[in-house]
Amino acid sequence: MQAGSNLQRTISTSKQLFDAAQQVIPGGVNSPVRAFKSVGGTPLFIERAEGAYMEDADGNRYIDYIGSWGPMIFGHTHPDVVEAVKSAVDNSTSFGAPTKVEIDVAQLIVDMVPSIEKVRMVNSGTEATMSAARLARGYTGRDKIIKFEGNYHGHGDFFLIEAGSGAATFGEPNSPGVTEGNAKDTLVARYNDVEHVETLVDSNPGEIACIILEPLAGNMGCVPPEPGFLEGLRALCDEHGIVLIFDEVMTGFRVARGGVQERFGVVPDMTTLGKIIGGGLPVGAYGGRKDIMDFVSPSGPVYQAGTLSGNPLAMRAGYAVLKKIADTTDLYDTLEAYGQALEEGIKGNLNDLGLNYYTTRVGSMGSLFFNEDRVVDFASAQACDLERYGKYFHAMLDEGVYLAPSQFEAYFFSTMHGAEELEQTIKANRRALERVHA
Ligand code: HOZ
Repeated sequence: MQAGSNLQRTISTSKQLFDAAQQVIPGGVNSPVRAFKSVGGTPLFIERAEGAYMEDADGNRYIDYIGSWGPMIFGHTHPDVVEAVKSAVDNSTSFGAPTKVEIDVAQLIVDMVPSIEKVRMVNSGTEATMSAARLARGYTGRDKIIKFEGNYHGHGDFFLIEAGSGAATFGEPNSPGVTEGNAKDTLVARYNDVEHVETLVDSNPGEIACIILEPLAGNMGCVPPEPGFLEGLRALCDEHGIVLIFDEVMTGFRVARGGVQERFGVVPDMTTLGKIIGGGLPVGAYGGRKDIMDFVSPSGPVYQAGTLSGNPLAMRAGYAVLKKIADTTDLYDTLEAYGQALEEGIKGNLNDLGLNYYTTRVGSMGSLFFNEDRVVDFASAQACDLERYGKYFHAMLDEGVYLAPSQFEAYFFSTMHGAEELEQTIKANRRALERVHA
């Protein structure tokens, strides 16, 4: 499957499907950012995907830079994953009882993620972060948590305060329906600002259970940690007995085998995972130090459970991906090489066109911010020209490239993105920037 310039494309089937969807699904989508609201236009209904490409219901093809928002590190419909799911399904889709493959997946995670000595599987990143925070509270006997502006940890009540991703996209970082009781235990810090976190810790002595963050933010666009930020948080947590939680749902196995904690050399007490570890099936996980994880039921008092947790299809798909990650020695070099070339190409275009927009990238995720200043926190991300991003997004679709329909999301690519896709993307980027600034 390949994509060419789609300048002449029609999307009449997507339009019909969106009309029908809006009759029976709130906003016509099952996750808000998919509705294209912040970029305008009609969301594309997807029919199929293969390797680096997606095809919509009208037969238009696009180079895919979402990769299901992260999981598709080896591209869509990788034969190992397809085979794993096909062979698992013959043995039933769910048992509600333990299976061997759960141990195999857990072992691969423990082997590869520095902070994880034990891990519990759940069904989504949201469940993972909610469970991790509850565990940190149970373990420390404290109520309050610190999170960061523009970080997104799923839609658990106490995380929907100054949240990124869809909450930021729709200008509602504080959702109605979150009670004051929940909000009062959530303290919000500025990303990349250790001193601000220190102030919050000092003014709530002995009350903070955990500090949770995206150690490389992906939900306000891709915003890397500044030097010293992660180290500063680690030291602060050690000093005050606070559980440090890295939300690596997006970054786990993406920016290195061991995620941000391996790449940046700072090890948290707990880690949340999702996306890649399910190979595109619904999965989340939380893990960490044994003494903390043994506080989870049934070995400890903190309750958490799930009928579909460790689901055999998801575990088989996840195992196929994790095993491939463990066995592919040049995986991160390959992704880095593509990322470097992509970033250079985009920067070259910006330079040629006399534009100073800010770009970020760590491994196979990154952002082009429509902001001439550095983007290091939520305020600088929000200062982007969102209207221009919307125009750029649609111009890229016309050029056959599918990006995230929001400035407050990252791009992701896979090992299936090669020389041809690179060349086409860089050309598309140039033409799209020209159109935005015509
Ligand atoms: N909030 C998700 C990305 N950060 C979007 C997920 C989706 O719409 O599929």
